[in-house]
Amino acid sequence: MPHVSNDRTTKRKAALIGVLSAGVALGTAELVSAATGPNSSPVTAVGSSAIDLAPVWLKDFAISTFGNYDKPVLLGGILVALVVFAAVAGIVAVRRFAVGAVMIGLLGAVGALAALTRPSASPLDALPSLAAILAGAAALHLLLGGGSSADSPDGSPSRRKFLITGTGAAVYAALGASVGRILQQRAGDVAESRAAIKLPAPVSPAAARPNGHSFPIPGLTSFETPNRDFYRVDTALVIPEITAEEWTLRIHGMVDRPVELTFADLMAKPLIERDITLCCVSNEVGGPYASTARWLGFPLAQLLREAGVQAGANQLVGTDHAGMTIGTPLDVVLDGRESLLAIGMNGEPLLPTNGFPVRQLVPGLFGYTSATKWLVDLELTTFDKYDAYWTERQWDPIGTVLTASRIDVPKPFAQVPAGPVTVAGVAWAQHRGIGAVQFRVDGGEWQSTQLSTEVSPDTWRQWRASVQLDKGLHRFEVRAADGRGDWQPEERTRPFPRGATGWHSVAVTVT
Ligand SMILES: Nc1nc2c(c(=O)[nH]1)N[C@H]1C(S)=C(S)[C@@H](COP(=O)(O)O)O[C@H]1N2
Ligand SMILES: [Mo]
Repeated sequence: MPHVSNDRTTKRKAALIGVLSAGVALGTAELVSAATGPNSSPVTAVGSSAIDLAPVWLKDFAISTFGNYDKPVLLGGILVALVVFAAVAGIVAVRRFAVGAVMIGLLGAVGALAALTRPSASPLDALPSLAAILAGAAALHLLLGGGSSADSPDGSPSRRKFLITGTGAAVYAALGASVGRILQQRAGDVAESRAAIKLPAPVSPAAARPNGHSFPIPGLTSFETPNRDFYRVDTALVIPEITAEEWTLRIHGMVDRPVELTFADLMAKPLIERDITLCCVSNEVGGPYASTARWLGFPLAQLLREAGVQAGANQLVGTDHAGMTIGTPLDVVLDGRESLLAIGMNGEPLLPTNGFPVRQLVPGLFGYTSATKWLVDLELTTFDKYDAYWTERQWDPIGTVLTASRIDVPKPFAQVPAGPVTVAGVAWAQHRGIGAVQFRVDGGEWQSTQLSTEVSPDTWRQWRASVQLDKGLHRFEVRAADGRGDWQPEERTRPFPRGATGWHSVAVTVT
């Protein structure tokens, strides 16, 4: 065999050895994480840290490009980077084992650092990464044929031996990773806990939805969002898992009487039920991150008053089960609107993705300043003393919902037959309510639309209109006024730092 080709084979094999060693390291890490918890897995920890460190433009891009797949895409990206780095480490290790081993060690060190700096970290969270370094270095040594005298002169192991150890490493890596991941998930416990909950009837049910609150138009967003379709936005790479039985809520800080509450305590309280629309500050104009549910919960303001809010407190900081924080302006919570500690949505316990077992909701504030999921701790404090997660990242600390409107029908670039064309959508301005929605065609005069009957100022409203159009390309635009008569501004802005503005538009072809 010519020397060049031999060299290339060796390189390829060395790269494979690097990747296999990294695989053994990862498999080991996932197995150990079964004992130390999902957040200590180096892959998860690095992913979570990447989410926390990512600049605003990158997060915006990920949310708008990948939507609910932003997290799988991130994990995929991390794995690809890992494979490339490990391949190089393998190639380097053939010539200088120590340097290759140090490279594997570096990967582990990054994992350990990420795990140790997570908000709810304990020193034990470094264990999976440390075990990974040892296992990875041992695998590298073994796969390179270390200690064996049967090696060929170029330092590569004999073919048969490599086939056996290599296959063994691959199998171990795959098994370790999958078994480890399965053991890490306590999803079974949470599902069981959730299934066992019998939600109590509210003492104050939601008002019956009036006739005309919803138009029967195909393709139009339904008034109530089915739970399976409720949007999801959060920083959690693994869903925080806490059963209702384990759950407690501590209310402390600037209060006269600190409170500690169990789930049973909460269920035994007189609960209320309300229709509330929730939306995300990261929603682009026309975007999908808004949903409406019938929530069951206890009035948050009442609970805080029972604890005795002290003068001077102006921020309510909620912490989730994983240590993530959301800061809510306290005056908004206490101004008479019906903020909730919610345990049910649309007649079911919260879904794990939407905050099981308990989340906060404040109608009129974007989710990032009000809707803490997996809530376990409420501290009364001041904005001067504490910056919550998104405030630290320069988002507006108040997070008042901006008036928004969207065209759902027709879909962008639809072909619609000539004749009367139905145009319809939804508009929201929680707590101020929607006062009017107008639309226009091809930049012409604004025309009024018919609004669905208002259910509550805290929920969205549907709108519809009908137009007669000539054949050809047409552009629809929509704008809404809130209950105070303030129209959405035309100027298009990005979501950062207080929500996107501008009119949604859709182009269609009339045939
Ligand atoms: N614990 C926790 N709560 C959270 C978040 C989060 O990242 N972690 N994201 C917030 C944001 S930005 C929004 S828009 C809403 C979304 O709630 P949903 O996923 O139930 O729709 O949850 C809020 N609550
Ligand atoms: Mo959000």
